[in-house]
Amino acid sequence: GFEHPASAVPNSAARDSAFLKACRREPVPHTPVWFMRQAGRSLPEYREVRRGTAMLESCMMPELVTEITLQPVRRHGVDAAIYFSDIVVPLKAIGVDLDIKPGVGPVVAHPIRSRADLAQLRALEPDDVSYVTEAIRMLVAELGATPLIGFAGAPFTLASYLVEGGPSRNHEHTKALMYGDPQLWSELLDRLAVITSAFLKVQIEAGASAVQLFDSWVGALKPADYRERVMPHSAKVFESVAGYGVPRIHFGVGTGELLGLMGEAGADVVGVDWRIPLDEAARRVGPGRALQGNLDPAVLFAPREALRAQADQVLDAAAGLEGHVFNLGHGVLPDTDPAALTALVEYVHERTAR
Ligand code: 1CP
Repeated sequence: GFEHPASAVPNSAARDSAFLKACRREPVPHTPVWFMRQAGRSLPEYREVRRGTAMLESCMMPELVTEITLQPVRRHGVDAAIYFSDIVVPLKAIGVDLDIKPGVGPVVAHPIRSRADLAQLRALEPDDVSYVTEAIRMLVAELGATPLIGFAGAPFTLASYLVEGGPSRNHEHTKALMYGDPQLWSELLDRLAVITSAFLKVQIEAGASAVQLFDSWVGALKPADYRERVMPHSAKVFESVAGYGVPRIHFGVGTGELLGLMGEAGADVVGVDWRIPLDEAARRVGPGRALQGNLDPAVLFAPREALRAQADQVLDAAAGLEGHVFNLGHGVLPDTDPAALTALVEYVHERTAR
């Protein structure tokens, strides 16, 4: 059960880190940097330790998870670690028949299209993911003053994988269900919100210092549909972890028109992709929230001088913000040169040192 009071959350060593200060919109010694998908992907040391172990299997091995999560912290000197896992792990943990296919992504054996299919989604108990608790405890001990970010998929993005049966460009089955059977849609997202809330609580109780809700594909929706059919469910997730006092980050891709609502859903920090400058994003989100972002991940393939010029644009647009966490506008691309990431961390730290 979740018997620990919020004050027992064992993350006090990271309290004064630049990352948590920026999330709380307090003055920082330098702009903190981390990268979505910093673990795995581009690192040779990641490919080495992952060899011969399937993705989902590796997520259930606490020592391996700990090593992979620490790799980018050691190599790049980023200001936060992100727990190595995947958004479908809690679904797998409650018995949904799914796999992560290399080069494809999550694939679901029996897509959810009818009321009867909802039976696949029972509540998540902490014991279903005891390997997560174990890995996070190990990680927090190893990380010391570096904060650990926990994460989960948001109800809409999880629903997209479950309804489509796998990655989708247009989300057509998902939208067909959303418009065609609003009642079933609402029940589906409600169940996913309960699972996601439980999964985030497990991570916070084990010592995560912040959480990010990935609604990666929600930019496929127009604002009215987001407000009525998705936002109430994401808001329940944020509300369910509000009492812990850890920063809650909310991120999606192509969400320029949704940023205000994504803040209203209950985030402390709103993640922004590269399509909208941070000063404009701040106007849309409004006061009282920090922003995270938003360098185009493809810029890491450009020569160093161009990379620095693009980082300058991000930092200049962020100059008037109350709280800024430097990040990419989406995840690190698999063929990224790790040295470019290290150089970028150094550059942002140097340029923003106060
Ligand atoms: O830093 C990190 O890499 C942490 C680990 C991490 C995270 C944060 C992984 C490992 N997955 C995720 C989150 C995740 N998974 C998201 C949200 C973030 C984002 O938008 O990038 C999403 C949408 C997924 C779903 C997913 N899992 C995809 C995308 C498929 C699609 O729809 O286009 C893929 C390819 C995966 C598999 C996966 N997850 C993680 C890794 C290292 C891999 C590759 C596994 C392999 O190659 O075997």
